Amino acid sequence: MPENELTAIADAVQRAKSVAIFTHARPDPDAIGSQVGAALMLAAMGKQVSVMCLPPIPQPLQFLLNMLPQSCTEYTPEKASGISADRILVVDTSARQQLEPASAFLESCASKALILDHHISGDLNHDLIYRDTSAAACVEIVAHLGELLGVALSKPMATALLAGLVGDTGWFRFDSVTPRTHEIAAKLLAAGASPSELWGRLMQSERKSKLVLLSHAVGRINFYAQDRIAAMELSNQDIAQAQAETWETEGLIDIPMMVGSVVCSVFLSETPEGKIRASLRSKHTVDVNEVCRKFGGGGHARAAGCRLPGPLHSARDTLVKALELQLG
Ligand SMILES: [Mn+2]
Repeated sequence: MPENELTAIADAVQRAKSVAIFTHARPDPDAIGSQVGAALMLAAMGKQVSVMCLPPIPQPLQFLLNMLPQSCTEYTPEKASGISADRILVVDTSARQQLEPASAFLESCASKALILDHHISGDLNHDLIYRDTSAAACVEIVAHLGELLGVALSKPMATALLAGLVGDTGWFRFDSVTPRTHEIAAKLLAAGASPSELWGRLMQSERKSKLVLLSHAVGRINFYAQDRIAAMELSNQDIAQAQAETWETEGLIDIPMMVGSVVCSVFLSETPEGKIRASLRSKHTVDVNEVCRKFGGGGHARAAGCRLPGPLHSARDTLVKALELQLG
């Protein structure tokens, strides 16, 4: 991706007086970290910034939003239409499916939309996009944008960006990690971000219900293809029984990956609209982005997602079949 696209976005941001920042639904640390990092940078430049969120927001990420000068706005069509920002900035996604229920609104302001993304594909219309699939996290791009804008990193900015970096790299262990990832981390630490503080906030702040849910989830794992595929499914009833919230399913997908034979892990849950949300992770041999694209989703080679018709077991069977083909 030519760097001048990012320069063009920096120019557009410079000229804007007000910017509204969006990210994908079911936000993760990279999504919120990119949003908060960018919002704090723009605020430091004297811009009027609004941060729009698509709930539910995982409780362990709330502390990042609390660093904003103004609290984030939960998206509704009414609140969005009240925004009169010069520019709309979308971070960590460019896929309409990931932006529901805000995609129609975002399409309606495509002429002022700027996108920063590190995913392979996306279909959201825009004025300018900077897509860098070599970035391990979207916050790498936001950090770069901050440099182009000449913003000095504050501790809150650095903390938000480091949250995204550790979130999307599994604390620097995925094969997406590059020397640049660590160079950016070094700058963030120099600006005051604390890995141990972040570990406590992100990894040791769950509610007891998370552990109850986890114990349910472990009992809901099925193995296929000589134990190379693990599929875990949780119904809304399972989640309710654990007295948990839907955002507390985050991270459960990684559990089957501890098994040596497993090369691909699938996690299936129900959406409020009665569809099945599928998340996929893989080790080295399987391209799960390829599989998810067959169902209108996408992501990265090692982490991707899509939506399928219900019920849970038929969605699972469909995906397992597609994965078996991919595994050969
Ligand atoms: Mn990301």
